[in-house]
Amino acid sequence: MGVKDILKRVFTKEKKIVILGLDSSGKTTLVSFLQNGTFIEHTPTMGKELSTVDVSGVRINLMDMGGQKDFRDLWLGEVAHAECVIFMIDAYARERFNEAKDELWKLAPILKRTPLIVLANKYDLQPVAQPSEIIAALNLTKLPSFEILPISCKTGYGIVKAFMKIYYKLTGKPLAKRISPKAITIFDQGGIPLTSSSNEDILQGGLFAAINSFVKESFHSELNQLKMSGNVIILKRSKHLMGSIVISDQDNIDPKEAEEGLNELLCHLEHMCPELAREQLDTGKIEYLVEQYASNIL
Ligand SMILES: Nc1nc2c(ncn2[C@@H]2O[C@H](COP(=O)(O)OP(=O)(O)O)[C@@H](O)[C@H]2O)c(=O)[nH]1
Ligand SMILES: [Mg+2]
Repeated sequence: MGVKDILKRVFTKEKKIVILGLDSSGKTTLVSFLQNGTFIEHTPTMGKELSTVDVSGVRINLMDMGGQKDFRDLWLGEVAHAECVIFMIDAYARERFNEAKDELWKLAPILKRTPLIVLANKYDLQPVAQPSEIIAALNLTKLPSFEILPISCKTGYGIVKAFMKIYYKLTGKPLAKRISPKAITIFDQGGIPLTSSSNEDILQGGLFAAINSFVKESFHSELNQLKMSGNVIILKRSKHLMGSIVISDQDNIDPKEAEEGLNELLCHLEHMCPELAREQLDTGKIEYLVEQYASNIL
């Protein structure tokens, strides 16, 4: 499963989700990442503290806190009916941790009966606060229960994983058997691997790309799935790149899901690397982006 699908799996239509946090913590960006599968820069909407959006049929209420506004009368009722409280914090903005703590603690009466999930955002920036630092700064251990999950709404780091944990916290059941792909490799259009190939599975991906090029040249047709020595190798092309994903034959995963995830990764890379259109290739950047996004696949 990919980023665009995760909300639908975790929440049903009837279940209310409320995401709160200081302005600029990344709430709107998270929603847009879930909608588009990638990061879209947008100008923060000033003075619009409350908004409701629909993502894959799931309704999300977003709420900006702080700035002396007291929302309690306005929204406490809404929040009280939520299945869980998602509190977002900019893990890079240490100077606002105190303010974030004050706002979070206004929710303390609700948190006695509603689980709290803290999303520590902006993990693509350095030096970002580690979860232990945020736990201390927000005094989280004094609350009845909490879960803190690091994410980045820019690179996609940890997003699917965070929602799978939220599901587990809410239901006590794991969302799905989660199997990590044995290898994800990105190639240029000619089949040259761009991400490092340190183990044989990745080389198999490379071999597959070579076979694929051969098939394309000889038969003018596209090969997109291959079974080889206990592995399924899936290949997908985007405008300027190719990607392959290797999964074990025994893992019992629907290759369609893996393909969907791979497709989202390629779209994200194309979107984050506009230089590809100018035939410029920054291998280090692609490697970093793949590493950050990889856990969202499957
Ligand atoms: N580097 C980085 N910037 C982010 C991230 N998430 C959001 N931003 C940026 O932070 C700013 C505020 O984000 P926004 O979604 O408007 O915050 P909101 O006020 O909580 O809705 C925007 O400029 C975003 O592009 C992230 O994970 N990493
Ligand atoms: Mg916003």
